[in-house]
Amino acid sequence: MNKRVSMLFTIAAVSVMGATLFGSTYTQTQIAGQSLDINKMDVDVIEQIHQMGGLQLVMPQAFAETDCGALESSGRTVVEFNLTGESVELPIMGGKTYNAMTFSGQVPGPTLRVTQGDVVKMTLTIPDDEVTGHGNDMHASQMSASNFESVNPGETSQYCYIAESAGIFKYHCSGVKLIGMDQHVLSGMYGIAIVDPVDGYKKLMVEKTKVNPAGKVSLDRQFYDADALEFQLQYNQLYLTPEGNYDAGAMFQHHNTATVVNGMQFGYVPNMAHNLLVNGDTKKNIFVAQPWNGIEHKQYQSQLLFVENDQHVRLFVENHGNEPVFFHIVGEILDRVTQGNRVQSAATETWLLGGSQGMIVDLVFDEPGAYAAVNHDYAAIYTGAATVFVAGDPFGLNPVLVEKEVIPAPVASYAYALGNPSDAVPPMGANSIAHPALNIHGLMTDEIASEMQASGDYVALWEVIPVVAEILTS
Ligand SMILES: [Cu+2]
Repeated sequence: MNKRVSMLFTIAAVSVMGATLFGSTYTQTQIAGQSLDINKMDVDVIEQIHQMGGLQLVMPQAFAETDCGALESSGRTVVEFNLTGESVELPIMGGKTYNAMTFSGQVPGPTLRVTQGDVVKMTLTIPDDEVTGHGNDMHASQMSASNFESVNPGETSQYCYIAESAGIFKYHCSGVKLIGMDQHVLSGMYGIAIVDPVDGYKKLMVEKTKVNPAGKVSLDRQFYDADALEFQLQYNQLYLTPEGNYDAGAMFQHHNTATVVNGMQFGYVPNMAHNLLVNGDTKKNIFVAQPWNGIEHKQYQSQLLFVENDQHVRLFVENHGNEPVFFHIVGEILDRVTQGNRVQSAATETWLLGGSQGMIVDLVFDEPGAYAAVNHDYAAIYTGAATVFVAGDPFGLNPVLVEKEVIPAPVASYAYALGNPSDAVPPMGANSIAHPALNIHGLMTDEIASEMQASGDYVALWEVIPVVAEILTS
């Protein structure tokens, strides 16, 4: 194990310290000169909103045309985006479950990918047996909030809009006329829309230096084609009671129970296959926090994100949560940060995302190694916001894998042997490099995981790992 890897694998060693961070508290704040007990605020405020009949927004029709008929015949490409609103029970770290609210049975909801200028036809269906109504607010749209109104169980609602601005945009449940929006979003009803620029992504420039024989150092700009290997990382928090229900009191005090990336704490760290490959034993963890280790976890088993060295990688990052994300990749520099369709920074160490803010990070992993993408808030790292990328072949596994015939020839990333986790990979766009393989991973119901397996398009790691382990140990 090289120095960088061993250093990384000690980062989570202090993760248990995270629990002590929840001890601090504040009990009151000042609003308009009046003392307010924040501990009572959630109950009172929500009850008052209920009695008022909800925070229904009353706005004049001063916004964009949302008539699907007119937009569908406008000559633009129409992309249908169909979601259902479903309350389901999903696992959390530590062997428990929580009462999740989801779009289409998964957290985050499905990613919509369109091209700037396309018409999005958004349809939300709430099944008959769903316990509550839901709404949908897409930040990629520009129209009256009245379009996001609640859809009752057994009903379907629809709106259309033109995705005029390129970038990454959040979508989320708007609750029942905004009542309970916090509960619905923080219980899992969020996702992203990626709106690709109509003229495509730009090629990436990475600034390096070189030295000539006379010892003079000069700039050596490296250019990479616009096509990139892409991932999506969505940050949020969970605020839960011990029984796994939403805890509004904890939310008002910003006392989160967990920090999640794509719905899970530590969802992208090593698993038993990586233990075997690196340590020769499925039970010898190579990372201290491996809460989703073991094939019995099936689609929830943790998985690493594999990339090649010297490859253009594009990350779509969104902060759905109540707390800031200080996005940083340990051991790397963010070569380019784009928000909307405008470059905000280049060669930067960390980029700050406030609530409901997204960005596109372009970068190249320079040398073989393991690199943890974190929210560089220690409370967030230790409660789940550590996502490990593995670039190239840092463990020197190619000779073993070839000799044992797991792979026919040396590979540029371990994705060729194990695939990349399906939930971290967005749908393909015009400038996407296809992943070698995708494995079934994510905070989704067993029904969805079964459908993915039946499709034959995905690798079921819980079946593949025992086979690989058998080959490696024979
Ligand atoms: Cu909802």
